Amino acid sequence: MREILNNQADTIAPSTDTGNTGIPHLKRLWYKLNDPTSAQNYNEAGLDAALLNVLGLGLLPTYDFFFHNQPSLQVFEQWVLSFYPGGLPEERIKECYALLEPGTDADKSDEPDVLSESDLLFWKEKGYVIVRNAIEQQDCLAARQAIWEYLHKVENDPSTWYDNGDQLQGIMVPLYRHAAIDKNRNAGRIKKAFEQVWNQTGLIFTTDKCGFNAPETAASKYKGIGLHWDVSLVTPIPFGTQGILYLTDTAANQGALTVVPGFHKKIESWLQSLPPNINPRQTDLSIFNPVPIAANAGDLIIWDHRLPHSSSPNRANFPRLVQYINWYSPQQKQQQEWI
Ligand SMILES: O=C(O)CCC(=O)C(=O)O
Repeated sequence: MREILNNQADTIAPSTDTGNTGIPHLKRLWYKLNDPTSAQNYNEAGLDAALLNVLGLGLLPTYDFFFHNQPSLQVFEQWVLSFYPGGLPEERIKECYALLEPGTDADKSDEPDVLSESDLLFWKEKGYVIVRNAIEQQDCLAARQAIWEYLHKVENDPSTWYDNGDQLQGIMVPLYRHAAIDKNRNAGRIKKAFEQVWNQTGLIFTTDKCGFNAPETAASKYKGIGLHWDVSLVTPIPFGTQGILYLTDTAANQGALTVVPGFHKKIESWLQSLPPNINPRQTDLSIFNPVPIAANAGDLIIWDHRLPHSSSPNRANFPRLVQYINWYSPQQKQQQEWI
């Protein structure tokens, strides 16, 4: 078990102190959220994030709640438990404990393989793969409805698709928890596909946002960002994935996810070849032939996080609705420094 658990030198609660919830590490996290500066000394950002993901709280919503409310421990614990009106399942607590034991194979999918040999070869070569029919159409429909309702927009009324005082952040929809959205995150085929590309089990999912990218109009231009990475470019860049579940059929010109295929294989030599005064994030990545990926509602695209990627302007006539889903190994090391 991690040394931190019973380290007497710690002035904050050990991870084993389960407070009033029975959840390990939560009380310790509360201490650290109260003192973010000294929290850096513990070097546990990955574990903290994993705990929030396993509990289905998500990082941003938790930090948001914390910094707006400065909750006492009791209020924080109540807030966490409020996500479990029927009580916190024993299984969830076990998964939290598993995070403290590197190498524990939390629970693995019992699905048959989802990706074929040729899918896996494609993945290796291009750094992305389309998982066809990752979820059922009825689950797609339920998630779409959740997003339309959340944004107070109406599918067949384009006048509602644009700024109507909605909660959109660019093209991001801060809808993290909803029965339909949770169900997709947990879909067996999705978990299995991630296990196949990671070539390991014991993965956990992120509790991430949804997306809504409406067709451009003269008055409403694309609100996404350009090609980028969401990982530090300090080398060596540890393996990692990102994923997007299309909830609408998405043509290449309909705001599709765009990636630079194969870039995972050359990113490190490319970075080394840059003059020291050049910021890789400010270079023109469009010269590397990015490709928009068309796919159907219910298809999931997984990409290697070393690929430059972005959404794209929607030049079709119907919005692109998506859910961002990733599964990852909580034991995966991350570079501490961000460049
Ligand atoms: O929405 C997309 O197609 C891409 C999203 C993206 O850039 C990201 O998840 O970092």
